[in-house]
Amino acid sequence: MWLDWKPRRDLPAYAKYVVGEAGSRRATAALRELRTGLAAMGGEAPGAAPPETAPCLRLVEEPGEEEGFRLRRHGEGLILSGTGRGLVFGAFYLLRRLALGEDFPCCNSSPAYPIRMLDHWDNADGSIERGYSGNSFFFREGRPVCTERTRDYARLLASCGLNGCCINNVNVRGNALRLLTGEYDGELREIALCLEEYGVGLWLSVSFSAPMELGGLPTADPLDPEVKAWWAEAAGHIFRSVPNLAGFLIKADSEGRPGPHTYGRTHADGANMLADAVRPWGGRILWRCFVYDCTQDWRDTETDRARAQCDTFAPLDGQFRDNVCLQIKNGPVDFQIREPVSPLLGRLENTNSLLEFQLAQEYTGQQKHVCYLIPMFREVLDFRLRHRPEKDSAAESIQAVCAVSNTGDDVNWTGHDLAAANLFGFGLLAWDPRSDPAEIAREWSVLTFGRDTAVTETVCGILLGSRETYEKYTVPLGIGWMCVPGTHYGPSPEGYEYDRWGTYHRATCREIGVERGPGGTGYALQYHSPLAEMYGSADSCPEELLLFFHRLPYAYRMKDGRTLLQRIYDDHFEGCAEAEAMARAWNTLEGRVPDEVFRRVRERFREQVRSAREWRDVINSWLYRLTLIPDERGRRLYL
Ligand code: GCV
Repeated sequence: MWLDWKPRRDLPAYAKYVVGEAGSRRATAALRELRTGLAAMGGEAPGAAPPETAPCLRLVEEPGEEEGFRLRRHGEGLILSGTGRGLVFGAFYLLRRLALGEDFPCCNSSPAYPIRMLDHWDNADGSIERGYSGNSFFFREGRPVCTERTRDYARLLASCGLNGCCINNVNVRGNALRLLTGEYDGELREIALCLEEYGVGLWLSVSFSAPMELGGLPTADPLDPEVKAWWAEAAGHIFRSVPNLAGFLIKADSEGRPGPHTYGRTHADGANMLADAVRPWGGRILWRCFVYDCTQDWRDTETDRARAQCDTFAPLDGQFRDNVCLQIKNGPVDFQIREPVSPLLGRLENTNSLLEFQLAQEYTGQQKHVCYLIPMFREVLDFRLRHRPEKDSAAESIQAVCAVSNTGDDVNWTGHDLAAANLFGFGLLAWDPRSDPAEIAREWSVLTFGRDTAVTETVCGILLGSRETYEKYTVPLGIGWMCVPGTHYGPSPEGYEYDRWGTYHRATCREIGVERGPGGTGYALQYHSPLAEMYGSADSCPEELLLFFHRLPYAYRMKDGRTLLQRIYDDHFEGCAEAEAMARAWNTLEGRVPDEVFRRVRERFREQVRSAREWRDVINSWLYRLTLIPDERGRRLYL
């Protein structure tokens, strides 16, 4: 990963000595990272005792910020922070700047959000739900495990500014249900301490019906006194036994998971009951809003899954405890390649919210296709929700941020070597949502592959165009959901069309798309003005989301004069050609990046190109058969 620091001939003189008081475990970790990092870059380990006049690098813990740090130059270089945690972040930041060839960046830096975390969908048996990079390194054969990789993982997170992780799947199954029983306290404590050294807090997903599953109670009703007492006791036990536990993450009333609706209670009732149980320990509750009807009848055209989260949670604004944070996916449906920003983010004036992204590329190529997601994340963070006159961007409306992790026990951590840029980029954006995705790509490439300009340019070229390329050859214009049901990989245009999941495009031989304007399901009206009007009309709707919001005839004229259908055909041809060009660009790097990386990525590109052609041909021929309208440019459309 990017922590493989490369030798640098012109390392500044101050880097020869590193001085610091190892006040805490974290300060010690910061010192160790600096020493090993500088040794790798400079070729020899820095000394700890500089001669009197020699410049040095000094780490100082002095009262101040909790996680932020200051870099100062007064002859010597200073990294200052109020805590060891800040020193860890500062040490990694300086190492990154040095690895980029810089000298000493004097700066003040502090994170935008107090919670910046990764969610793992790791199961206790070691498998990972939607995992595309091997098995879990947190669980093996039913038990949590702490290994050398746990420590490296903590280093990775801290090195890009992240400070938390939830180690188990929100779908809490099997032995993961038993994490609260005390049976695994030893292992959990070990993991927690290992993460803590690098300032990374531990979170656990818990099951809402744990009082029944574990406690043998007849109910999990959040207002039942016995249920409350059970949770208070369970929280007390786990918080006492596992230091550095930050709180619980809960998926309730979602995709078959138990939740407060079973008892006629609201999500506020459920979340607040848990919030009260963890409050004595300073704990927090992250409560997911991914709630919708997953037993829909495709003939029902009234129910619109996109509406569900706002309909459920907006009326509850202001009813949640201050240690509850509502966790909201970036779009209203489910991590598609293009979705509008969730309107719920603009409907919570008096409730803490956390924006959830997905690094695991469930619908965006599953870490077999290169799809650099950071420009999309930045777009979401920049999106103005218009719920107040200023400071109304998503980034300014949330209190925390998380992403579903793309890591596993594969040798390269992320399956596709280039997918590591997503993990790195998410960390940087979580620290500073104004970070530039192009600059992040450059930084990641230089840290990972060194300062070879040809490599940096090629890698950045590939990364920066990859999202649009993927979108074009799969599901352009916000259509979404034409993937194979279950696996979510590869094309199946009608795979979800007559299913129960509420994910329909409703294509006929005449029209395609779901009408979500005022004359349709009214989803567009969940946005504040002027967004509601903009999305509500096909004329003003941004074209990239046209078929998310509107049902239109194939002959509909796009702004450039092409018909809607022709635009879809063209996008598939173009996207596929772009994927082929990316693969060719990668091939020019043979001999310039490590051989094994070159070969691994070349293999991934082979699969990406194969799959892109399949997407192009399956979608285009399906539309051709449906409409009998040929490509205006006479290309072959049918398989
Ligand atoms: C963890 C999607 C995925 C599920 C996932 C769910 C969620 O539906 O396909 O695998 O479950 O989202 O975010 O809870």
